Amino acid sequence: MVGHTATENSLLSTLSGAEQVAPPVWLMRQAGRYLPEYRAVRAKAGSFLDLCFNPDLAAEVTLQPIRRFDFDAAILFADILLIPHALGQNLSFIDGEGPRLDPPVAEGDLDRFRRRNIHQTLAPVYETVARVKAALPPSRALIGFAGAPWTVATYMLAGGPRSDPAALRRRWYDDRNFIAALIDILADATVEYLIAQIDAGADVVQLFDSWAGGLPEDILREVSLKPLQAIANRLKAARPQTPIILFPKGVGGMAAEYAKFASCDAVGIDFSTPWKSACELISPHAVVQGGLDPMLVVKGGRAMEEGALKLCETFRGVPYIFNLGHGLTPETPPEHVARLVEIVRG
Ligand code: 1CP
Repeated sequence: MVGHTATENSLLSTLSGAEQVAPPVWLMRQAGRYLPEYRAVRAKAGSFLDLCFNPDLAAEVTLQPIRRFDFDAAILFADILLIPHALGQNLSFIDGEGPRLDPPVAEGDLDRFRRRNIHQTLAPVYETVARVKAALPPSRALIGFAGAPWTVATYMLAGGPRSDPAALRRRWYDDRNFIAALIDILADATVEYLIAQIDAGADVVQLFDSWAGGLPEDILREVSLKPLQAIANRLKAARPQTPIILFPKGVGGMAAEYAKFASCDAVGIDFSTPWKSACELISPHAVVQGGLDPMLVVKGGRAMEEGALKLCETFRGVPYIFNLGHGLTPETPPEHVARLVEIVRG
């Protein structure tokens, strides 16, 4: 076991395979609407996209949860849908409705997407990374991220908050060459985008496959496992020092398949994954991250505290990163988050 020292980076030590006295802790969606200081900056920024592309304000909201809760890691404030935007699909966020990508992607768009230089649009994001990195103490890690190609493609195909899962599967059976070509384009863009984040100062990168769940195994392998393995392999070849976390939400026992990639350092588990079997099946191959139901943090009190302690207990003896099984939601009381961090560290 490795003890905490003031300058040691607990998240990076854990990702290198060292168990900590208390696991490092950060929470998905730790920046966002549940924090009054976020809402204040968001109101000043104008639209959500204006906030993502304003390095001063985006760095500020990235750092807010670190100041308030002293998490072990900051996660870049941006969105998975900045990639389709950078490829040239028109993106807007309508309050109360979620994202709109207008018009939905069509076969005729792909050549134009392939020729596009994404860095022109995404340069402000790299600037945000550099500013956050400069502001963080060495004991705190900076996580860069991108959406996995399948999850991003679901929004591009639907033209907005993602379409019904059965329609997406039918689309795959009807039109798999088109979807596979779109996924290839997204994989290339994602590798470039994450390398640029690493070069700007990201210590770790996470890929969110939020809509990997509920797919038949054959489709899951084609649209999620294969592209994520290819992306992770290319990132490892290009930037071998940077740990990679995969979050294939909703895939149940298949999570262990992602953990087996030589290029995968950690796998995030969602709130429906059984903890003990995750520990047995994933921990031999990769560090496990997450698992707590975000609704327990909305609830707070004894239920949250007992859940958090049980989760830590389950992973005692192996390297583990404390996190939720999906993002914090806007109705979460910030005091509950503070208490959660105290319990995990206590
Ligand atoms: O009004 C607002 O302030 C917008 C709300 C919001 C926020 C705070 C959106 C719109 N995106 C974000 C930031 C964000 N998104 C982060 C920042 C860092 C942090 O975690 O603190 C990250 C990592 C994301 C990733 C993201 N965006 C995912 C993957 C993770 C997940 O939640 O599954 C997905 C699916 C999105 C799409 C998205 N962005 C925003 C909305 C409303 C949606 C749609 C969600 C849906 O379809 O349910």
